[in-house]
Amino acid sequence: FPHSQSPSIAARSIGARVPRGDDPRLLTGRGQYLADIVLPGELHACFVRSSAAHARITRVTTDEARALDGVVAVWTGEDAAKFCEGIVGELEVEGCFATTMPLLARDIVRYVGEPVAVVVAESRYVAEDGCDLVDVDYEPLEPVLHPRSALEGGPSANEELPDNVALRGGKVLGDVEGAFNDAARVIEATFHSGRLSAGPMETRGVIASYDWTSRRLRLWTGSQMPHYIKYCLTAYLGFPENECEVLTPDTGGGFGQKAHIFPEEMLLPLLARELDRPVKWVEDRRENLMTATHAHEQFIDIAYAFDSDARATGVRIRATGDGGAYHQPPWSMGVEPWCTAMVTPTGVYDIPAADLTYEAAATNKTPIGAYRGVGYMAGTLVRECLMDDAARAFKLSPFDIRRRSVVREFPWTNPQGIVYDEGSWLQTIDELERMVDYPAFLERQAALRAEGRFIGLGLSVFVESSGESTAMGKAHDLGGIYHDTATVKMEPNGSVTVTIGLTTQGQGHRTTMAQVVADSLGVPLEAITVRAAESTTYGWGSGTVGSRGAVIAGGAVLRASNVIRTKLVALAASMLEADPADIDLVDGAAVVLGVPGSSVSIIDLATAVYFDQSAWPADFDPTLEATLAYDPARPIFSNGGHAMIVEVAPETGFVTVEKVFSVEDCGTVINPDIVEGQIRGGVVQGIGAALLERLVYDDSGQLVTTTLLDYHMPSMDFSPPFEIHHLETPSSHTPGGIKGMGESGLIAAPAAVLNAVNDALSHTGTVLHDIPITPEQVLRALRG
Ligand code: MCN
Ligand code: SMO
Repeated sequence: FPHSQSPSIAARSIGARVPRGDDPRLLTGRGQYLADIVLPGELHACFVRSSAAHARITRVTTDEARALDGVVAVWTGEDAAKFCEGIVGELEVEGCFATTMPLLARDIVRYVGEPVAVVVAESRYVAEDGCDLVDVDYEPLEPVLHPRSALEGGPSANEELPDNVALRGGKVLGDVEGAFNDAARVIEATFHSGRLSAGPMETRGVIASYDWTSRRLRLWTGSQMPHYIKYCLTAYLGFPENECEVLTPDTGGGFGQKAHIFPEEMLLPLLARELDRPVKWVEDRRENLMTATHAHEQFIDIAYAFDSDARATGVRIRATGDGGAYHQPPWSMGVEPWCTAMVTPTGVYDIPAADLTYEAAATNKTPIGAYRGVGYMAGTLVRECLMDDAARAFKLSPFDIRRRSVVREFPWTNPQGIVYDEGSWLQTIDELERMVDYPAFLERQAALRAEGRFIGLGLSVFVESSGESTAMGKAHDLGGIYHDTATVKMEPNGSVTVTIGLTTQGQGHRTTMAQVVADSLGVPLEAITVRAAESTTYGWGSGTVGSRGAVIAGGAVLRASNVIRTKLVALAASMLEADPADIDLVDGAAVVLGVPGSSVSIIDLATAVYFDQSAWPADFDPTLEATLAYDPARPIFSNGGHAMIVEVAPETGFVTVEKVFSVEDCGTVINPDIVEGQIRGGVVQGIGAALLERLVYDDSGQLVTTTLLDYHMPSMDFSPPFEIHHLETPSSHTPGGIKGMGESGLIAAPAAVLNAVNDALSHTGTVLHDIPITPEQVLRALRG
């Protein structure tokens, strides 16, 4: 079937709570993560990193390090620059200015942790000792640390960017001025969303191995975008594309942080080639918190105009990103504010007029990159918290204020002209109200308040662009082409190997993609093996980002398996003397509909394709392997929401999440257990963002949160009980009606937490607008 058509799949395996096939292997320690891979003769790399936020490098002394027994090489910025000037980064949107990130800093360092030199040695111990012996002299320059003052001029954080402007743009759509002039009420606020680390359990790492006899480069990395990495290796460094292979071993989480090209990934192949030995680097936790992309930090001004019926009529937003020192390709310093301003301000609300401004400033901090819910998390925070501010102003419940403005009829076109084909936006609000039993909550809240206990309810609803595609990018004026291939191959005994262009970091794609194929080919799950882009030698993938796996890989897998299906059906029709239109593949057999007993097993069919020419229909091609791509023709949006109940401790200011209620609508659900796991994980990350996590820089630009003692990530002790409800509004145009959801938990959770805390504190008259909500903030509010 062509791209745009959606085949109907008779749901059998799809929708079932199939246990994740990877789990026994991973949970019994049989996984092979990057650090588990040991190559014969491998060397170990370790990085000397800048101790200054902004400084001129006056001298790098490497003699002592080079002389250390076991050290094989020491490279500085000059050595790296012989091969590559740096990685050029920008966002493909209007108003973005590019930067070049050197592989190792030369002349100037621009953030604490920036790589300055690399030491390669026979062991990691020696490499670390070698790093201690490298002496770097710095002449301090003034660090630029606040994005909004950086944009007003003054010292520059990165000389490539005049006035520190990395990105500046926006749009005015509809009669914004009219909406604000005629407003019965304007609700406005300024929010700060703190600097976060995606903090994957497994840190980054790279192994490079080069064979000069064949010019063959093999690079292991836990990347979410191995095909993009391969492209960069050939484009920047000239490794021959056909001899370049990027391999992704088991990966312990990525969450967007591993969806970039990093200098370390470019340096190790050069080192392996020049030293003629494999080279390995495994990042430690301190390096990860300090130098792997940071995320989500923004200052945002937002205002809504409301008419006298409390309907939102216009929105103004100015989102300012604290970009760090360089664009980290492909996502850049600007991806957060751009996405917040251009994609999130209307949400589920029918707001006809919008004034959207985005800007990103260069600062002397770690580069900003993608982290689950890019731009969406902060955008949903400001939109949904402002809705609750409005609810208090209009004395309406959080459910009622949202119902005044929610879009009720589809297709709906937003102010940017983007069409939303379908959604359960109103039902989500209604369902959450029912789940929390709002009247009962209000009674309990009043009763507890009388005892001096403060509980609050917070609501947050969202739309999520999912299934990142070329069409989705275009709809939002973002360049870029996104498509993936899948290969489906059936063996002579009827078992199936599926190769997708996506890598997997813990989402469970091997299970869900097997479910998709099981239904299409009528074979049992046990007969299906899924390879998730373990090597770039197979297929093409644009990356496991933008909640696109289920839609894009699912679509490609369905298209490819449909080729195999058509062939099996043709053969079965010939063998059973039936019309192909009457054949179905189900429970391991091809059956003739309406003729009981007339069937042939899939195993016999597959065997006949390979070995029994006499069974073939005329002009039969015995290939049981197909590779097809998928890229949806139109944008796809999923939706949902969370309601949370929190309790604020008046003595300590500490916030506890009592319960989370979630509604998710990602169209056809392939595997409810996996989708619920994604929601739980994402929401707990959102609780971390709202209450605990904050990367802190001091006034000299030193990062002071460089261990997990200082940077507090939530673990099981912060995981509250969940009640999850699924709504299913299938997409009208994706294969199977599938929509994505992998980021939704984190997108909407922080807003729900902040709203719940503000509800708990409503008697104090204080309204908080910054996350994380620290105990100090809460105590200050409680003490007036
Ligand atoms: N799914 C499903 N039915 C649907 C939609 C999704 O069963 N209708 C399943 C999918 O098959 C997949 C999972 O849910 O197993 C998430 O699917 P999807 O929403 O398509 O997201 P992606 O597969 O593209 O995964 C990427 C997404 C992103 S962008 C981030 S960031 C994130 C996330 O996934 N990083 C993660 N979840 C993560 N989960 C883990 N464990 N580790 C990460 O690094
Ligand atoms: S931040 Mo997810 O990798 O789009």
